[in-house]
Amino acid sequence: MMRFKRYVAFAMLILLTAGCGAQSAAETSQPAEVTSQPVEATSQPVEATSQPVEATSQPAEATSQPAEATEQTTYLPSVTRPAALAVPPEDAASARLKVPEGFVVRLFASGLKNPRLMTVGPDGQLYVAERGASAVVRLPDADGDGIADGRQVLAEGLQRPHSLEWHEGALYVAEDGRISRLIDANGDGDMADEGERTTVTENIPRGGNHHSRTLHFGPDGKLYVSAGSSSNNEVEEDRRRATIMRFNPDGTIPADNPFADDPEETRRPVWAEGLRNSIDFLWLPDGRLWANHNGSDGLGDDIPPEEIVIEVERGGHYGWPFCYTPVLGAVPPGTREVRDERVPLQGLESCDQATPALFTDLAHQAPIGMARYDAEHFPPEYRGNLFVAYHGSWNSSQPRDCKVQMIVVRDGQPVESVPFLTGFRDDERQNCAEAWGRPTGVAVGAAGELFVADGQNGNIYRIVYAPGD
Ligand SMILES: [Ca+2]
Ligand SMILES: [Ca+2]
Ligand SMILES: [Ca+2]
Repeated sequence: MMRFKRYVAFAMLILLTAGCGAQSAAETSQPAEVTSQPVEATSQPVEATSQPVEATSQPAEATSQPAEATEQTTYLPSVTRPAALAVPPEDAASARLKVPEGFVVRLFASGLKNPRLMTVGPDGQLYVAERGASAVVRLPDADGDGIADGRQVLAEGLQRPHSLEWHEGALYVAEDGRISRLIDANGDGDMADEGERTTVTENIPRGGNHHSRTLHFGPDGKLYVSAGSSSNNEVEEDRRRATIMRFNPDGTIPADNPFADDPEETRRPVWAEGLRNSIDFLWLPDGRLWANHNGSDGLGDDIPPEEIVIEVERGGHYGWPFCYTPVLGAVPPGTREVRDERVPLQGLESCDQATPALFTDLAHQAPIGMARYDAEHFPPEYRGNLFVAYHGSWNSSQPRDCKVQMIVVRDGQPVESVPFLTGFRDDERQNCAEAWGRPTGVAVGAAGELFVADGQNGNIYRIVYAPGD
């Protein structure tokens, strides 16, 4: 009898303990949400870097929570307010670069070799195509202090890697003449071992004056790749040039591509053409595809206006090298493209068959990377806007600035162009090739911060909204 009583008492103790545990776990879950972004950022890179660290970090987190949890759950029901993001001390970037009131810019990483486009992985960390190092790298911020903890090389020896994106557990990289698919098959943290890189397709142009290649997966699960022209304003023999192409994720050509059965084999992967160099493109939540464009040279300082937002549709022709959008800024409906008289029409009967851009900006600004702000961290008026890296001009008598420009989007249409990150040049006469820096890639981070890659000085900047800082 005594033994039985003792057993029951012991069982009840276990139940009580378990109950307490469950309760405190429930209590801790909500405050954890408040700071969910830094916490996520902490745990994930550690997981990949080294497992022992992960093992020690978790108990520490678990023990720290209950103390704060009880109070916060009781007195702070507002758990949806985004957490403030870390602002590192003033540095070389904050000393010279300018952002709008309320924002701060700091160095996130430096010492990279010509970083180009970037992406955020399923782990919430930043991945960069480091073209000058022929590498793709990860820049984790495990401790959430707003500065990358280091540069993890995932793969080297790539062919001028320019952009990258995750799709179904693999990292796809757009190289010059090739799309690669990278995985970490042996789980050692890189993607550089035997069998970890496979070639998806080599059915994209290689070399030429414009050798950057950009890939993104569409909402239809297809792989879209842009490739620029080989010339300034000549008709291309290789029909894959000056286009956005579309492939299946395995590199084959989808049967519903607009030119899938074209007698000219190089035209079969093409989704849209007449795009001299659409270095970046993105989809809106409603499925529309927006691409930027680098216009022709040699028509003077102001012609053609740089086509910053082109709404690309299946099988569309967007004018180059024959036609361009003549309007500066928001392009009114009904606008027609006009002739670049240097190039005789071929394939098009008139510029009426070319679709004009939705929005243009001053000529020769050379848009590169582009991101749509789809996070919550910036104030509401920034949401849905585009951030575009302008590389600046080399051929304009009044040099165009290198900067990150914000294209304001209202009611689903781009309406205004506003500088967002400036200060790369010493003065207005300086050519961007000689400037302190020159932006290339733009990406929205997992916590809503904006990352900007600088291909000229090898920096990655991190911009957060921190009024009062
Ligand atoms: Ca850090
Ligand atoms: Ca590996
Ligand atoms: Ca055009």
